Amino acid sequence: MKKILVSIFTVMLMIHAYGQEIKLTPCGPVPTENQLRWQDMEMYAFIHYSMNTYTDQEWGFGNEALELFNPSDLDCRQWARVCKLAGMKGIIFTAKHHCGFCMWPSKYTEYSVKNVPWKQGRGDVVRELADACREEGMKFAVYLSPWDRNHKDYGKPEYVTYFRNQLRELLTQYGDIFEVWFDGANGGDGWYGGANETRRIDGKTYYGWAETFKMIRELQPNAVIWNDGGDRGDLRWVGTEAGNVGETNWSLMPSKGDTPYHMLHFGVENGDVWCPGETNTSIRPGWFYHEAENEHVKSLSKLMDTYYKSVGRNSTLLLNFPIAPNGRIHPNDSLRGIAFKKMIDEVFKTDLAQKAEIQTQANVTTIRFKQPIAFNRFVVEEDIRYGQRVNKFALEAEVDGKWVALKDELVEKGDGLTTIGHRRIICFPTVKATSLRFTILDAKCKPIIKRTSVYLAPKLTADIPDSGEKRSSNLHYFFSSSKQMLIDWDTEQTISSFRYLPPQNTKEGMITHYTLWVSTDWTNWTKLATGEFSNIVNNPIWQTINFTPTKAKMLRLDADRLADGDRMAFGDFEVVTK
Ligand code: FUL
Repeated sequence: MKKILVSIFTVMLMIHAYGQEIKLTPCGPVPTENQLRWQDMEMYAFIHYSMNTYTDQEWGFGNEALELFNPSDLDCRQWARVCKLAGMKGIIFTAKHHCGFCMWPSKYTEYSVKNVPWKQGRGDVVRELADACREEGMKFAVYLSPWDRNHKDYGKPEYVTYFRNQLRELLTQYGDIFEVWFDGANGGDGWYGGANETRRIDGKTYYGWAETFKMIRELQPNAVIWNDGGDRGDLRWVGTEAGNVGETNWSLMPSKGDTPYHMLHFGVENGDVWCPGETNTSIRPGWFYHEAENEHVKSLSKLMDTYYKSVGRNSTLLLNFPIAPNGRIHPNDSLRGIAFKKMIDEVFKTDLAQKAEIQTQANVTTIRFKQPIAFNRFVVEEDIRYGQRVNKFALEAEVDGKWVALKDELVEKGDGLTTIGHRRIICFPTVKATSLRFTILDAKCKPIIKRTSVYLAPKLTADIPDSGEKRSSNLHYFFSSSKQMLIDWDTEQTISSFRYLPPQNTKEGMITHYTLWVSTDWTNWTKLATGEFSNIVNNPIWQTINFTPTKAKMLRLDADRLADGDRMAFGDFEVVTK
């Protein structure tokens, strides 16, 4: 009986891939359930917020005055909503950064929110954020810095007990934690309870990671561990904070030994453990908020480049949003994050392969379109449950009866068509072709491909006007799509009219019909006005929409109809605030 069951099971595990029946046995190391669940999250946010926010630093020394922590308008719901609208599936929060200041009232230290002016010491940022994430349907996770420049025992065995006690608080008091993040920056000078000295530790041995990992597995069995120190965690750093992983990216690593940059960045083809890369980067130059960086929030094209070089290269994207001193995500970051998600949706809206004829023979898949069509993105995925298999592939398009090779335009050397994994996105200049051919040239075992898709991404910088700031009215705006503009004031305003100056020398992009919406929380939108700009084409003068004075933090203008073209345009605009 047992034998029969086993063979039925084996038959069920056969699938038809590339025209051949193949048995689904693992090919080398495979991901755990936790790693699979994590990889499917694709994008999640980092939030950096600590004493540094009030001292304009990236790393605190450990003696920053507790009085500094007194945000006027701390709103974790705003963080969660903005991150969700930016396409993030969860948030990893700096519960403790290197300065040692705890964003929750830990019972093991006085250096925490329990001794600050904010909420008279009765606040708990970790709790507020964990709750906000849950309410928004997002996952929550913690960053706990092993290096602690405040603690007097840092460097001694006592500190490791302190560190584990803190971790236990975080893992037991705040519900499910999807990831535990241990930064690798370690040892050096610090305040250390007043000693003001330099302390060096051996990151591989000092923390006793094996025991800490055991505790995490017990307390949060579904969490993945990111560890840049000694023992291998479930995930790896990709060797840079610039926002890219190698175009060749194996989710494998050697279980032991050092991991130099090239291993972190490209993975190791014959590694003996599954250890996928997580690409971490900030939406601004720094991890913490600095007013001087307000105009240096990454552009939409930079963020898309980051997306292609992370999610599009078999990695996840951990994108950081810093919190401003008032306790909120700055409008420049929120609007850019939201525009980023809208752009991803726009690029991947229509899979052109859906209406094509797809044929697979041996290791060659041909996608034939009904007529020549334009495209510039190819998406391919392996079923990584059975391991990462494909080493090298080719892409060709049939243009005017001739096959031309396509190369990944985001790599400098070669054609860049190496490794697939969870998802690989290849970007190339737009071609107009009748067919696309995808050929697997080299694989460790029989390839198991679960998706091949084709897209036409709209042109970016030329078509989408940039964001900006109207200093006089403290207004930040962003064109979040071709027919929508978002305005964020961050603080509540009473607004009474919107004024629009159409483009002066062309009908293209001129708005003839509009709807205006207001919100105070990014989630609930109230319609303010809808209508027509009469005679705007013949007489393109300022148009004014008056309405009953209304409270708003955000305003959205939908261009319902344009006189010509398919992207809205402005000569200028204004919002009259009371
Ligand atoms: C680094 C830290 O030193 C930075 O401050 C930041 O937290 C970043 C995510 O990791 O190594």
